Amino acid sequence: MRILCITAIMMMICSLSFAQTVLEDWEDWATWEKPGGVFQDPNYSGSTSGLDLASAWASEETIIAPGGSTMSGRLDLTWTAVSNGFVRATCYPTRPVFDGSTTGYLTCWIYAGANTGQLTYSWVPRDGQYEQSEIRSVNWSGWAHKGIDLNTETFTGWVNGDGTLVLSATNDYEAFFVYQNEQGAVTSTLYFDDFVADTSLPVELSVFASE
Ligand SMILES: [Ca+2]
Ligand SMILES: [Ca+2]
Repeated sequence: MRILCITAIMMMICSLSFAQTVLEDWEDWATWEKPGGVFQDPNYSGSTSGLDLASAWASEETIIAPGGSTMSGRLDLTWTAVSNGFVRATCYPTRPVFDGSTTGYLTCWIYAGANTGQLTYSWVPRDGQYEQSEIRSVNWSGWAHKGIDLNTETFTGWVNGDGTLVLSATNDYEAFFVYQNEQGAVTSTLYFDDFVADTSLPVELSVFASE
């Protein structure tokens, strides 16, 4: 009986872990930042504005999210003006696919580093159309586990979007949008880790102190 119980518990744990779809863990430089990979250079998109060409993604091995990963993605954004910069950190043309009908949440560890106090950001999943989430402030420091509920989020259509995200087995992910608000010509640094389609929002939403 004890062995049966242990087996049942192990199966439950396995089924739970498989319900989560990893969209990007930033562990392998070769697959997440190059043409045909996942996240493109921040200047790749023609929609991006107000950034110095030195702005780029980098592989980060020191500041990594809690939970045992070995690398995160560091996004260095050098603004060229005082405000109104915009970054479409896009997955174009290869967007990670997730089953929004069985997951329903997007979660990501995001570390607020240098000069991020005046930034805002949003999440952009797709149902074939580009649907942008509410815009939120980067009002923490250090690591925070952030997420949105795709069933209750208020979306705004971007490009061909209609403001409604239809959840299905073929949802995919377009980009993180980052906005600069009255910050000056500085370099802002954000770090991302363990971006997943999940079955729940993070239990732990508290802010972790910087290193
Ligand atoms: Ca990682
Ligand atoms: Ca739609």
